[in-house]
Amino acid sequence: MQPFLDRLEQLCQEALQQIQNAAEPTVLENLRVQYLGRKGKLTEFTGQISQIPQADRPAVGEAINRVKQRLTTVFQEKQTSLIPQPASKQFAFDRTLPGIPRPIGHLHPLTQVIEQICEVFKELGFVVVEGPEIETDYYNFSALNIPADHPSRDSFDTFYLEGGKYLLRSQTSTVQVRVMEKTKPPLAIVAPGKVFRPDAVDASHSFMFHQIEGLLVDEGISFAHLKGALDFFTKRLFGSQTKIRFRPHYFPFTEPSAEVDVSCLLCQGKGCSVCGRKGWLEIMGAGMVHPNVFRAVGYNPKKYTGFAFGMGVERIAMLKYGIDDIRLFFENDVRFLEQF
Ligand code: 2U9
Repeated sequence: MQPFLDRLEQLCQEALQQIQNAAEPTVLENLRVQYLGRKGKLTEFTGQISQIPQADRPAVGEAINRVKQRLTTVFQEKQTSLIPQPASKQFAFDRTLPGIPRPIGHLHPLTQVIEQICEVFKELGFVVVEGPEIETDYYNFSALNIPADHPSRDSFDTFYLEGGKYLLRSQTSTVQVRVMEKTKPPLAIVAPGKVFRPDAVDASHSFMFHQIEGLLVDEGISFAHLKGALDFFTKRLFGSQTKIRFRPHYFPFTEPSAEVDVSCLLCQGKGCSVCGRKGWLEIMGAGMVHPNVFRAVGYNPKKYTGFAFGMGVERIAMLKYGIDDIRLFFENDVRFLEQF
């Protein structure tokens, strides 16, 4: 019996050696068939059991089964190790998986409204101009017919820099003054941008907000042109059913001046809580450019006339989208911003 068991052990060692050397799955499979297959070497051994004395057969049978089991396990382990693995698990990439959707951003609601407003005036031939937020007293006040001791400075009085040499502009009309200094009429411009005022922050006030101011200058411009332009603008922005009305007002830089109302966007003029039962919402100020403003920039007020208007972008956006607190625009809360 011992020679038989020795040959069995030799076969097992030979098989283990060859399995270890196998570098490819096909080689390994051939070895498996050679040793464990139906007509393989171990089956051959089983066939020779009849040559063993009867009493030794169970022990020999057991030895053959042990070798069979050991080789089967080693074959399986080697098979797994030969399956190609990615260079590193970290870079494993399955191109059939669906992609990870990235959140897509968009323009801030105020920027959207600024663009909408400018687009309407561009249709009328206006050019969009921007200018500095840090200004001098001259452009912010004096050139706009607001002399040093004028009471209307109080409501505009703003943030001063370098001991009063510069200030943060309180309206974007500074831009129009700068354009007029360099350009002869006719001109039609709108100036969007940030402005700064000494207002305490609450639901409807902010020390910084956005304005769009417009200016058109030519020979023979009248209040009728102003009305026509603003009627076109409000119908484009709020809908063709929108009505406008002008109420007399005072601004130092325009004469005559008016506050402009639109029929309430919610109740169409019937009266509701948004318009305070009045049926009208104030949306902007306007007027004919004061002759002193023309004099300051070297235009002849006898030859040229012009109209100007100004609006707060936050107020327009709040009315358009039903927003009840101006602070929401500046808190950068995406739950608010992603709604627009
Ligand atoms: C020049 C001359 C005059 C622009 C104008 C208004 C009336 C006006 C306010 C609306 C709400 C500012 O944001 S707000 O507080 N603006 O009422 N603005 S006329 O007048 C000009 C502009 C440029 C050279």
